[in-house]
Amino acid sequence: MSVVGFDIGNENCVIAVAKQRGIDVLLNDESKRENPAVVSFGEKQRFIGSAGAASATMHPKSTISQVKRLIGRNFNEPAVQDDLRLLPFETSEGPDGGILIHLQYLGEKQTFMPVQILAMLLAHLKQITEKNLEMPISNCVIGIPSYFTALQRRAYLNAAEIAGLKPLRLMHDCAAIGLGYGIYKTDFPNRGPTNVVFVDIGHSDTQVAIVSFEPGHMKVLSHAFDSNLGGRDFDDVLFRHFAAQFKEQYNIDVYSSTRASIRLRAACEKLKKVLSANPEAPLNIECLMEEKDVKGYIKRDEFEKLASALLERISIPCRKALLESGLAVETIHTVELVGSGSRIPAITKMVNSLFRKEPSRTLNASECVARGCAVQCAMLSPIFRVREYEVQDCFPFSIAFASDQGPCSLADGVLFPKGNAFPSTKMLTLHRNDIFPMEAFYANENELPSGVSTRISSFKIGPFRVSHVEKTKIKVKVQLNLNGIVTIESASLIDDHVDDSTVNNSINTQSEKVEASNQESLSKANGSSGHEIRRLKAIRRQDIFIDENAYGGMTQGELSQAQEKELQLAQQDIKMERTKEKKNALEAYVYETRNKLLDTYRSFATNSEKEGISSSLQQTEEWLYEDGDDEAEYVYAEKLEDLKKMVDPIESRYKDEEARALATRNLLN
Ligand code: ATP
Ligand code: K
Ligand code: MG
Repeated sequence: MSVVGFDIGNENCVIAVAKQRGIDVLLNDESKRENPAVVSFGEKQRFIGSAGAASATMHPKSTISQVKRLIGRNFNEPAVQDDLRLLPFETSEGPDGGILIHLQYLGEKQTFMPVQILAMLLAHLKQITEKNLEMPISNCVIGIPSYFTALQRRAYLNAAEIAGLKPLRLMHDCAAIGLGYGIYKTDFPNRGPTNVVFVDIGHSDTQVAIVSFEPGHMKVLSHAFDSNLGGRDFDDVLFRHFAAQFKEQYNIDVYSSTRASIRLRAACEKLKKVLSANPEAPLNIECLMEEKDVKGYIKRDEFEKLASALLERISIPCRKALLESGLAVETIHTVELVGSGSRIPAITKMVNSLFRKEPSRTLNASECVARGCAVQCAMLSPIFRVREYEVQDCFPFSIAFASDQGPCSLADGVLFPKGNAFPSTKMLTLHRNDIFPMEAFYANENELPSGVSTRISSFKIGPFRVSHVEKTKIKVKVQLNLNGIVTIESASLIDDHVDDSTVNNSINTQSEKVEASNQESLSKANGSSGHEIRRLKAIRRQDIFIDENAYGGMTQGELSQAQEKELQLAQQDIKMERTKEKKNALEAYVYETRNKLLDTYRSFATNSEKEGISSSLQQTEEWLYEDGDDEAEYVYAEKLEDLKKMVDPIESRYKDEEARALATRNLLN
């Protein structure tokens, strides 16, 4: 059984596994610890992760990046539209209001939902993990932003299912970071709780959480975020600066060319990283557009001025998290900066002045989410022993319930107020005598990222039959589960109507007939059989059917279709990988045989054999570079067989001679 944590970043994905010794971050085929969150459809196969990033420039229109931004979101959200404008692939609105991605692959137009692309990424990470661990895996914990809605959380679960993974939990990134930080830490000052602020700045978002640590226990006090603010916004500041400069200097409009825009943006990201370590940095791009080479230069001071509004924006969730934690800034023990986007020195300065404390970087900025998820997976896994540690997370949005008769509780139906610890179960009592609808929703639009729908799920409770006309008590058990998704876990009809007859009600249920205790003792005391005189208090508990209709997302049918499609695509990839292997094997055989003819086979082949083979090798080599560059697997296999037929007799003569020589040697010794 596997114990794996995944951090799916908007730019980079990280895999951590728990081993007996501790947590390891896995290397991919290119020995990298970060896997670009890129799925690129090539001519005949998909390239994902590092290979995807490498294929991106060749296939810009069929390369999908930033899918985390699109998952579980509606096409018409303004923030989504802003993102889509910058992405080179084609999209449209799906029938459920979601996003559809269109691209050309294997000679036809193909359409994918973002959840399918995420599944491809997850399947790729799964593959890397399985290769590393040399065993199949499925159990895992996946990090998610705290601001994800139920729609996004469900999309992650769907993607995991398509990829053949079984998430034991989706975990808020900052809770995972806190867990990885707290569980092994023994040097907390021992008086009372130690309060730590985690600021995670990624590629496209900023998350802040304040966590209070005590021995054996961590409690998330508050979550705050800006879902539209990360490293890429700093790239954009540089991009716009240089686009304007190049317009003036070289008279080129970078905005008018997708390719030039992509290249300038990539160069600006590099420039930004250089500025994190150097006071100034040059920018050179050859042949950016209209065959012009461009040159630029910027000082860190100037960059910081250009980015001052962004720095100001980072302070907003920081302040908010502090406010909502109820803590005074003096009681903050440590501020930990994580996420690679936080490597900009000006961010450190800003955070420093805000919390009046030099921020620490004791955690691995790019790996701490995955590591924390792996620890959580180990804790949830029955096979792994982890020290006792309690993680108490809180939910960042208020969740309310309403029925046909309005809000289901006081306070406008809010059942889980913002900051509620979870997982958490609550009981609602309603009075009904017929099937009724309920609705779960986020109670406060302002708590959510802007433009995001407040709808969660609608439910039908029933049908059920009651024995009398007065309204019957219905108990509805509501759960905010480990994944931060709210559902109605069960509903039951509680009939405590006092029944004068001793005959059971006609409703066919697993009803418990409970004798009212005083009646029972009375009848016992009388020693009578008591049937005629006993009054029974009938408390019937009957489970009621719940029909849940989650807002948006995949239907069961779509899910199976997506699984089927993923299987096909994976098979095609495997086929192409095998073809590549066969082609490489043929090529290797050509070189190897050529060398052997000059060396080991030299005295075992006649001149005419040598000539024949050499010319076939020559022909094969030329064919490989021309007509045979892109052929089916069996064609390479056949060519290899043909060559082997010519070479094998020589090979066996050589082997016979070797064996003879060995036998002679043994005889002599
Ligand atoms: P998200 O958390 O938003 O989903 P992510 O987890 O993939 O994204 P990270 O890998 O934490 O994001 O950070 C990526 C960002 O960090 C990119 O914008 C990248 O340009 C930026 N970055 C990486 N190294 C540096 C550096 N040395 N200086 C400044 N920024 C950097
Ligand atoms: K990451
Ligand atoms: Mg991240």
